[in-house]
Amino acid sequence: MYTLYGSPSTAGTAIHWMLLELGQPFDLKLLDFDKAEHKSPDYLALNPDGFVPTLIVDGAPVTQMAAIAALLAERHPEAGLAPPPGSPARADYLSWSYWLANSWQPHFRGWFYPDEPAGAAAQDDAQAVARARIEAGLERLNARLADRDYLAGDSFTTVDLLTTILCRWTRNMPKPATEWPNLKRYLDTIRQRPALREVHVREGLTDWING
Ligand SMILES: N[C@@H](CCC(=O)N[C@@H](CS)C(=O)NCC(=O)O)C(=O)O
Repeated sequence: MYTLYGSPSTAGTAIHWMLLELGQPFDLKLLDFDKAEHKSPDYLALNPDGFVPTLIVDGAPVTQMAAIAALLAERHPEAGLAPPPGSPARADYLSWSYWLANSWQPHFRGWFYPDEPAGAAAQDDAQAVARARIEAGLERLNARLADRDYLAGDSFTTVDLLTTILCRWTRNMPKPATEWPNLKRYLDTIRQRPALREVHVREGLTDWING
């Protein structure tokens, strides 16, 4: 059985959702950020960054949201949440996976933790840069979705799961993802997925899921 360390409405939500998509049993340990439980020595031994999520797989910790999602897809191929190696959609799947994790997701840390890049005095500038880069990413996703329903191949995969979670994080930004028409159509479809609706209930999240 898996053990997931997470916290509501965070990157942990992506893996919580993924486990529900897979129908796998898991033990959920929600960390209280206000009590800095994610910076405790015991948790830092699992995740040296002190971030969520961490998934315990066969007794060993696995970190990084995108890596955990890809690993779970690989361990449960019957769910079809990743194109198999050698399949036509595999290259797109890998490119979008790495783009999301390496190129786009870091700007969300710039938005939500704006003192990190250059200290508190520079946080307004850091947030302005993060906003511009997040919006450039939304533009790119919107263009990709002009004539397709999913980012890689013709079915829902972990890149759609990660994209949805990151788009959710824009909901209180000046220009949220749903203002891009192709993205809105895509998100409206994905927001009907029972497992995404269930994770909102389980984490007590009431906004965004209904548009
Ligand atoms: N690259 C990491 C980033 C994870 C991350 O930034 N998690 C945030 C919550 S969404 C966190 O743990 N924040 C607590 C902190 O920075 O102290 C991943 O993908 O797992």
